[in-house]
Amino acid sequence: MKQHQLPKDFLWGGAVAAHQVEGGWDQGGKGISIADVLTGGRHGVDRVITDGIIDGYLYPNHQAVDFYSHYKQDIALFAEMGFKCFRTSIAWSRIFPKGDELQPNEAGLQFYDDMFDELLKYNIQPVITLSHFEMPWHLVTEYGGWKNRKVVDFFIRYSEVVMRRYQHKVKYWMTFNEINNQRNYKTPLFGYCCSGVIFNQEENPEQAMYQVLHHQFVASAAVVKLGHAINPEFQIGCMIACVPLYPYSCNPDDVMYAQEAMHERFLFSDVHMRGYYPSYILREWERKGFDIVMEPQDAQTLRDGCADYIGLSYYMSNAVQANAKGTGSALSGFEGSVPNPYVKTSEWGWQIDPVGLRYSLNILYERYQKPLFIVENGFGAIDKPDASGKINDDYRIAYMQAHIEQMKKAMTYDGVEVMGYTPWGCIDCVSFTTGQYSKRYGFIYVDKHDDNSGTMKRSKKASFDWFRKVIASNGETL
Ligand code: BGP
Repeated sequence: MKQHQLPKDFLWGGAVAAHQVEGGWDQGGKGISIADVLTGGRHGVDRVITDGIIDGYLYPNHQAVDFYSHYKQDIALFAEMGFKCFRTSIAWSRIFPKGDELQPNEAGLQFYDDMFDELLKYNIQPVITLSHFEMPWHLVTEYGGWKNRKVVDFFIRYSEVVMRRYQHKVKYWMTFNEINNQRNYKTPLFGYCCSGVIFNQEENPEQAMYQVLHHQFVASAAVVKLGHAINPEFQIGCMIACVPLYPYSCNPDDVMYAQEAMHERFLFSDVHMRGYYPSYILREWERKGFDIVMEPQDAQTLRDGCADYIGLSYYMSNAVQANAKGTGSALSGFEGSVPNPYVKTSEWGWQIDPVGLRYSLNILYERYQKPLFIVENGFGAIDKPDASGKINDDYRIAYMQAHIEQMKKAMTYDGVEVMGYTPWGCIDCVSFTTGQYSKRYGFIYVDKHDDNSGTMKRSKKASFDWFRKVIASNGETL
């Protein structure tokens, strides 16, 4: 590899999650998942989780973009773009409809077998997230979600089944999507979908959140160990939402506050990559009088199950100000975050900062010296077709150009090891935070709308051809 070039085996591709694309929520023996009881929202974050399925509500995930029946057509389009890999998740409730059964659902397993075969037909490597903001609804209603230790065993059983079944088809895995979003436990959407727990109803919500996390850390580590035993070639990563927190100013208080605030991000990668709880969190628990219940073997499980790489999503950075702490100012869920005057903001208030990607890659690589995989990045926008019906999404191209440029700098100039780049929502899908179709990310447009109208027809946006050229040139032509 010449110094300025990306490695030949760089994994270009795209990313989605089962519940945001598949639809087919009650087909092939699938059980109800937490995502299936999540109604659509309006412009903003106000999605509602109901106790059951109520007539008259729109549950966008029930249909999503019907990848369940369109996957062959969609994968052919991914192949046309030259994808080397495709990141999606397995819907746990397709495999174990209720989550606590002893035997898996064969029809669900077969669906992923067929989908993976279709990918492999084009030499596209599946990159699989085991848990992407969903779990069987039965585990929520009957067990109380991840607060219950039994869910650890159910998750290990599910993971073992799929890792064995697909051991010759899937090499790249990730355990929990954006596990650090659990930290946004005050936002019911994130708290509930990540864990199945309504933290606001807990006596001590923050302690409950750490208890949930402990269970997920243990489950993740156990699955990493198990996966390596099933196939030593497996690459099993963790996955964090990387929103770097900058000090708002060079006031030492801001600098110190930003460093402390970054623990919110690092805690997750620290435990996954080092296999033990860092001292800053142990001190914090002690200060707050938290009692996190752990079993005697847990420490060893964490040590034995360090992840192979860090998968990260990167959409934005935030700035934090020590003085704003406690004022209620919170962008992206972090107390003390304030608008950064040097960056622009998307329509949804996400602060666009390509340099922040290079910065993030560097801080993570310096900390662990382990490969990184950018498994989400992209620009959510309301796409409007021109007179000929074409979407000229130059704004999306500009966003990705700038981010890929910074990724390349991190790799070729700084020497950071990045395995691949899979932009989020490579095909339009249901937006997680808003529950809308209209917040789109895709290279491929899907004719489906917030009022539930649309034909599901797929068409290529301008970015489709642009990304095809990026991949063909291995990132030389941006
Ligand atoms: C990440 C999630 C994805 C995805 C993305 C974009 O947090 O892992 O599931 O949806 O963000 O967010 P949104 O769809 O809300 O714009």
